[in-house]
Amino acid sequence: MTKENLIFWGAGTARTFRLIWMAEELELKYKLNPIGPRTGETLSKEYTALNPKQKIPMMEHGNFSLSESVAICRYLQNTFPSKNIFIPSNSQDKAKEDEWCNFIYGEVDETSLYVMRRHYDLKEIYGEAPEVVNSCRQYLQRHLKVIDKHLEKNQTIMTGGFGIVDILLMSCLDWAIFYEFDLPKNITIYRERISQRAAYTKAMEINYSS
Ligand SMILES: N[C@@H](CCC(=O)N[C@@H](CS)C(=O)NCC(=O)O)C(=O)O
Repeated sequence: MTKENLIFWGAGTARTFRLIWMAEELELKYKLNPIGPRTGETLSKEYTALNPKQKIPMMEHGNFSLSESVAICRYLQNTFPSKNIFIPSNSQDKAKEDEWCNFIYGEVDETSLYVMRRHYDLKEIYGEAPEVVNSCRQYLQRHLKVIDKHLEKNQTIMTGGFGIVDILLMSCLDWAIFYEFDLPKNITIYRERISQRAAYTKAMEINYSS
């Protein structure tokens, strides 16, 4: 398969940002169909045939299709290896990368930020629940401390270099800032440094202006 037949579906959210940023780091060509959540676009017959979950993001590569932001980023990094993205080569590094991906996706994204989104931004659909939102806020603060401690001595999450974990984490940190979290010191320094990457800036423009 070539690089040229990549198609991405979805723009405008932290989840869609991840694969766009990964693709920009890997210097890939792709076609972006910038459909949004809850615009009705994910519910069309055509899109539902592609992704029965009716969610974004979604990727097509030739005849192969894939949903889930983390799975898509992983597919891209493994299919189009590049010096710009660290790829673990031994079982311990692979396991550490998995540990971080699961932690950030499971605890920071889904259990904290997305639950806040459901019961605050999307309260008309999922119900208003200020106590839930508040407890998610405290829960995330606890996890941010763990990440902050790790970043005391590390420039990137994996000691081998910048990669998928940093992309996931940065997408969540930007989301947390949008929700008015005060990020701890080491995370703030890390975020300022990583956001200088040209691919980050380009992906921001593409994801949020499409
Ligand atoms: N676990 C999925 C989450 C996908 C997801 O929930 N996407 C949201 C936008 S960020 C969506 O499509 N929402 C539309 C809906 O729920 O109807 C991933 O990481 O890709």
